[in-house]
Amino acid sequence: MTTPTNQKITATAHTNIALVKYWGKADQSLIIPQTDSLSLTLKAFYTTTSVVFDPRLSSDTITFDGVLASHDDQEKMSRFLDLVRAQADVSLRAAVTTVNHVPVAAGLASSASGYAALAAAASRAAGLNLSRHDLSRLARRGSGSASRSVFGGFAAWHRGTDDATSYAYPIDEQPDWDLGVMAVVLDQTTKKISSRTGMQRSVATSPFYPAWIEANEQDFDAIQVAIKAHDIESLGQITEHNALRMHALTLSAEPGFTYFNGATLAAIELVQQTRQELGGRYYFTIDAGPNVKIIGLRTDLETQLLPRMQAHFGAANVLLTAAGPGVTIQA
Ligand code: 2P0
Repeated sequence: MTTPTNQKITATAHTNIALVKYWGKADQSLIIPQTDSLSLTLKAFYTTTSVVFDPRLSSDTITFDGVLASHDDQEKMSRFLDLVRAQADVSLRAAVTTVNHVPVAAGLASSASGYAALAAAASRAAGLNLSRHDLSRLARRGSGSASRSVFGGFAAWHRGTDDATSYAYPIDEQPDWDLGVMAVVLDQTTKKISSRTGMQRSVATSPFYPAWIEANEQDFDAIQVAIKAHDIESLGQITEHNALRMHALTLSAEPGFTYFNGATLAAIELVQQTRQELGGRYYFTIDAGPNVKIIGLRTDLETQLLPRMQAHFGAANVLLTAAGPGVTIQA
């Protein structure tokens, strides 16, 4: 039996963008993915979460940015806290306060930073002192992509076959080259098809799914060679085709669907056009929503793409950031 600290513990985790994506589970309940994935943790977008286990509480109370969480969010997070309680042999209920730090209401807040921060704060508040390896396994149970946000810079999530063998690990936590990431906000509304539902439908019905697994394995190996060599062109090309292949899984599902909207296609075109015209090194990727992220050399992004994107989509909707750190627990 572990003794909870009775202290409020605060943790911060940053969101990440997948360059070689996770799109499909082998086990829905343990969140074991079908493939390995690899991401870059981002500096500008992060979540800070505080947790205290309190004997006076009869149920978990959860607030997001000062507002009580919805019934669904409350239930999902309570189930996650149950995992922490089981691991620590603690029965107390918790008060959880979460603040999302996303410049402007960007619609880029992610369950990745949320569950990585919650895993760190809740486990420590329950009296556990988990290694980052075990923290990534715990965060994974909240949201698959959260496992990777435990680490900074480039991080990978090893698929594994069960709870013990599915974990994230660092590839290069502090990339010391001139990398930048641009986020272009095109729509801030909640998506109609959650990634959980979208990936499940893709696995179950897309005839392309077996080909995705094979191509993803090749991308996963090749991108690590590119990262080691600081080869932005190769890294970028892998990133772009991996994203397009993921989105081909949604289009080829039954019923088919897409996360793209008209502005998504316009942003893709502007990246390609500018690259062709000015010869800069920047490459797009898109997750389970219409917003576009672009990874590249920071100098090229700043001098070539930023002015054009701002002119087209509005300065407030274009944000430039860099690689960010892994999860931290504040003293
Ligand atoms: C990724 N995405 O690798 C992929 C690419 C979106 C597109 O992981 O069901 O919130 O909670 O494990 O992690 C988003 O899905 O899904 C995601 P669950 P998650 O980043």
